[in-house]
Amino acid sequence: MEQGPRWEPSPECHSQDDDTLGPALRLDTFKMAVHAPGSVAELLLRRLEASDGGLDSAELAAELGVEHQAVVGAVKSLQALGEVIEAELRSTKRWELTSEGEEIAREGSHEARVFRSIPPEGLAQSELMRLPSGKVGFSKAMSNKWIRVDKSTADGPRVFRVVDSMEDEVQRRLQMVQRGQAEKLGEKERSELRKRKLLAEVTLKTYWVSKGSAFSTSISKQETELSPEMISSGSWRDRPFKPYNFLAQGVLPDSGHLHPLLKVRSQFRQIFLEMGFTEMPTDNFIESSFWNFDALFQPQQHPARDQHDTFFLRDPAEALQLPMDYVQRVKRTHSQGGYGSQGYKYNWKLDEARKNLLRTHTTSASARVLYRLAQKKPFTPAKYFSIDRVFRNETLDATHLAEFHQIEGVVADHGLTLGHLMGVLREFFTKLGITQLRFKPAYNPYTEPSMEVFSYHPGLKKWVEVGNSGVFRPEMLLPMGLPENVSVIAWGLSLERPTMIKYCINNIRELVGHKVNLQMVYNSPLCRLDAKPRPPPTQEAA
Ligand code: FB9
Repeated sequence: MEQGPRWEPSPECHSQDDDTLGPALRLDTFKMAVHAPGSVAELLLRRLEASDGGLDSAELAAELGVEHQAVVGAVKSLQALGEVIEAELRSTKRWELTSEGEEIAREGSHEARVFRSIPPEGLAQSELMRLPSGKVGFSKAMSNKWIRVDKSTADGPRVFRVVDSMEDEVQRRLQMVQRGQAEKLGEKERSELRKRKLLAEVTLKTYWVSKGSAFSTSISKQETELSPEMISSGSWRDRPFKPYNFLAQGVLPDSGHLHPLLKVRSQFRQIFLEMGFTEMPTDNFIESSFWNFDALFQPQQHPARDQHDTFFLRDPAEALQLPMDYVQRVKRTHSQGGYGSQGYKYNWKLDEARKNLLRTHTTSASARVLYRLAQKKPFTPAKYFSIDRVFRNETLDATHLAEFHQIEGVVADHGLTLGHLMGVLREFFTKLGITQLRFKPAYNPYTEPSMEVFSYHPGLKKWVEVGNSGVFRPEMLLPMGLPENVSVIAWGLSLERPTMIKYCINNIRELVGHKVNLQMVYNSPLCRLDAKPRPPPTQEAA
């Protein structure tokens, strides 16, 4: 049985080897960078030597006055050297000024600028509002009772200072944050600055670096290859070798990915083969109305046989080869009855039966196989299954496309009853992990009695229709030439529904068609139908 691909390793296990630069290039630069005197890596090792316990990459960056990313780069290249350092990824929350916060820390708050722009004789409010900080600053300065508006003045409202000087608290607090003293601000001050979008809490991923088991300030490059000349020269004896990382994840070879539908199909195949069923040939999407309908004793005026439900073909419009002796028996059964049946009493037309169409179910394949079985004397019991595409001109919605895959099981044997059908359905669905079944009487033109099959779905907390089934009518089997006491039980379901439920896909267009996100296919886990449904991969996990 073909195995689905292994689960993708989770993202953090990539951290060891994700490199944007590509191994070769990075190796040279880091060899150069690490050994370069005064390089960040060199300075980091010296700081570590001096520190007791360890150091935080962000603080070191601040001390060295370099970008935090430069320290992260040094940490990663030192990690690649083996056990020189230990580096534990931490995420620390810290306060950072927004770009507007930076600007105010530099230029002063809008309200302070407004205050400063008011001369002792006051300033026309209209003019003040034209100032860059006018609008924001005016209302804040007013609420700080630094200024007042005199509406009585002749040429329109005029703004005057109320106090001689003021403290630009906002600027002072933002500068404290810049000096890394955000902690000294009270929660109230901080939230006020945050509300004014001058301050933001950022999560900084930093490394807590500590000495590794092979820590040293002088970094000698650890060999990773044992070369022939090392062995011939014996120089391997005194060269430090990088310890072998047996836990390193192999790089997954680029491989094909089975579409979830094909994974579930292979599970269903496995179940049928385990139950001793043989797969029916279904390599013909185009079928004649005869095998798709007439052979199944479905009358020619049945609604399913019109354009609205079925895709008929213009070219090739008609099926030329039909087993005419058998066709005559089908004609008689439809038009006059026989075998104890009164038939449909209508004028059955061969032209109608010759019409080619896209098969609406794989039961047409079952009819062909049962007819061939009937030709083999003496009759031998048989179990067949099919899983393939069928086409129905139906209204499209979230769970219905114009085509889906039908799964069908057929058992032909002496004296089979509805009880046998219920039994084989229980065995089949149990292998699917579905144990609670209910059978509801139903109607199909080609089976009597017929049953819809329901199962209780714990995840969806409701009874779900999981298929349809029935006992093929004698009017279908006897014209084929099958013996009187042979009966045939059969059932059908779709491949798409279980796949959507298994992979938690709600819209069939996410599963099939041009809108499918290939990532979903790559990430879709191995399918175990009888296992508990798994939550979908989350986007970032992807
Ligand atoms: O698949 C269906 N439901 C289903 C099946 C399995 C499943 O598994 C879960 C993992 C747990 C979940 C759901 N259905 C059949 C039921 C409905 O979805 C139904 O609304 C849609 N049906 C399709 C046809 O729609 C027009 C599913 C399709 C279907 C219906 C009937 C047959 C085949 C496919 C048949 C038959 C038949 C009957 C008698 C003799 C021979 C064949």
